[in-house]
Amino acid sequence: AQDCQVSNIQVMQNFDRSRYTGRWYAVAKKDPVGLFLLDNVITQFSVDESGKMTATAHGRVIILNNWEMCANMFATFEDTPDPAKFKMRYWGAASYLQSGNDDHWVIDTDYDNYAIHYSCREVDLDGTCLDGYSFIFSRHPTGLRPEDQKIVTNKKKEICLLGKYRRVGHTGFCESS
Ligand code: DAO
Repeated sequence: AQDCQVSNIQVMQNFDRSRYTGRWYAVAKKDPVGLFLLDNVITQFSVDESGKMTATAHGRVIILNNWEMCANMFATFEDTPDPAKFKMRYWGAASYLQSGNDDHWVIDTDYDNYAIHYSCREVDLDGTCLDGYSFIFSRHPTGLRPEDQKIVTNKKKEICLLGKYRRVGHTGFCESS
């Protein structure tokens, strides 16, 4: 049952941040208003000594209308009562890159192959999401395994974003940075 209410979105049960660490390739993305990361998006999650989750990410961006570059990004995560829901503070290695404070929810993951991320930036008056973004991550640069595609499609439906994603390509554009 999906009523598309942000407050009713089901997230990963018993999320284990330590199993989530390491490299994830973005293979699909639903963009927010004012989209930033275009493609070649790779994130690396870590858990520090105190148990706090952090991440680095890079991806191809176009800034100042026409300047293409790799954005190196950093994020720290604040815990909430739900272990799969975080507040993410993020910023770029350079001051002209985006920075902000977003929700960061883990909708589903098997830790070894796929993960579905969700962030609603603005909830509409009717409780649905007016502006948000979502990444589909894979442990494999080649994409999702066929057996994971079904699960991911069902979850996209549950979070009311089916058909809203685009493919995120990996050409190695950011590999040298
Ligand atoms: O690309 O349009 C966009 C929004 C993404 C902003 C956040 C990027 C930096 C942090 C990434 C960590 C893992 C999602």
